Amino acid sequence: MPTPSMEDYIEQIYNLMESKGYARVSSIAEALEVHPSSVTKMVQKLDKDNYLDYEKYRGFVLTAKGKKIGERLVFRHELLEEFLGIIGVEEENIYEDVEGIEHHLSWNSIDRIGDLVNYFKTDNSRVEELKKIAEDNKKE
Ligand SMILES: [Mn+2]
Repeated sequence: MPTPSMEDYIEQIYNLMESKGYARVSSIAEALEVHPSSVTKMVQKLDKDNYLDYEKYRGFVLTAKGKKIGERLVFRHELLEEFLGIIGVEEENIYEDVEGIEHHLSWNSIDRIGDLVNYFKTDNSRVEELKKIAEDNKKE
């Protein structure tokens, strides 16, 4: 199992691969707001644990194992953003809140949150009902 920090790296690398087709140390450092030397260190660790293949001057690619977990991490992030959006969390808080909680939930909890998101998405009146509760609570 990757640590929370490893998860952040795998998630970012997966996102960069999807959007640009490659991931550079500099763009990972920028995305995670860390020093490039930290990225190099982590990339070496991820290589050792077989999440990616790293060759010093040629860059790196995610292995099948890295891609599989990357996909799940991105799915988890997007699901949690959707969840917070549905329960009425303000847009400006959503990204940071997801970054804060995503590593600390079991996949069991993620799956149940997925059920709840589906519950709300299959009938929009449920979302409206929840909004009403939130508004009533604000008034008090
Ligand atoms: Mn994330």
